[in-house]
Amino acid sequence: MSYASWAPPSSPQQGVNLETFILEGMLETEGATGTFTALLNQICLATKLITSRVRRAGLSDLLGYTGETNVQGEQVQKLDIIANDLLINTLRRQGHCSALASEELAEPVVFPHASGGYLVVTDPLDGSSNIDVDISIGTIFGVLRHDLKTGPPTTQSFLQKGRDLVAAGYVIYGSSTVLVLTTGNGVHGFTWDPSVGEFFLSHNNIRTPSRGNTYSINEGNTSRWSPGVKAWNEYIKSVDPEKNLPYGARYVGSMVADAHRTLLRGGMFAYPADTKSPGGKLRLLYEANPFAMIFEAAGGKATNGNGTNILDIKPTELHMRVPLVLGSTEDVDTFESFTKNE
Ligand code: P6P
Repeated sequence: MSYASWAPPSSPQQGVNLETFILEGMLETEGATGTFTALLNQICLATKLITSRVRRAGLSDLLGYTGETNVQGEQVQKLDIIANDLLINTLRRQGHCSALASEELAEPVVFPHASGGYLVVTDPLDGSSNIDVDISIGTIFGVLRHDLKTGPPTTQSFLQKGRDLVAAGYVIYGSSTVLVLTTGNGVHGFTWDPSVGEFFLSHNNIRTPSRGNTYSINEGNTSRWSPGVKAWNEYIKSVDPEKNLPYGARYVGSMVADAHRTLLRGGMFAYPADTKSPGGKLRLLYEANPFAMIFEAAGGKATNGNGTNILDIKPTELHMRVPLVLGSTEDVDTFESFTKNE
């Protein structure tokens, strides 16, 4: 087969690295200040440092558990702590971030000398139970505003709706390392080039298809689901060629991996409430909200399965959990047609 017809893409944005993309305002960030731009680049620096640890964890005794349990009651992996500390130590500098709330910490870390009115929420290493078996994991982050004239940030300062996020993103440490970022107007992906030590634009203006052909949910929880989720699960596996059913099942058990696939290809991912996790398992501030902002900016959707948009949910506490269904608008609507009135 001849490849004469194929030539390397020559787009004006080819070879644009992440820092340039942000500095040149290609993120279409209204009212972006130098502080905001510098903060995004700081977050990206932290993810570069995390990438370097994740990629060689098996060679530097960074695999396995620390023996401790975090505020979530989960066993802490060594890389959880390393990722958390890298984000704190990076964001502590330059004064752009006033405080950071992390899945790994009971309370936020406040940076008292900061002059930048921004807060960062993060799951430093999501899916970390998969680290030792080399399955994709990721870092999730969101940026909120804080008016320092009202005083230093407190836990209450973080309890803002997802609608108030000014930026959201994640890094997936998969077959390649990809950072996906939005400030609400477009979603863009940047692939890590280890030979250069930079993220380069690889997915310009990601759009989620209005419908996909895969569903992603932990079917091991079937006996714990509500009747509506059970009915949806039977529907999505039924045979109906006219409706392009059944869908294919895909479940990695790492939210960043399942959500990234869904963002690019469509379909849906759900972690609904069940008898074991009556409020859902995933955390609102630093898992559901950043992804909800990303999916909405890419033309997708994220709700709690009962008709409430994730971005409209008012947090009541820092580590609040929510039921979550996200993905293609049509697929999320199909899920909710079975669950909305429960
Ligand atoms: P389960 C990982 O621990 C995580 O928080 C998400 O990344 C993932 O989607 C979910 O939990 C998996 O949970 O109960 O299916 O193992």
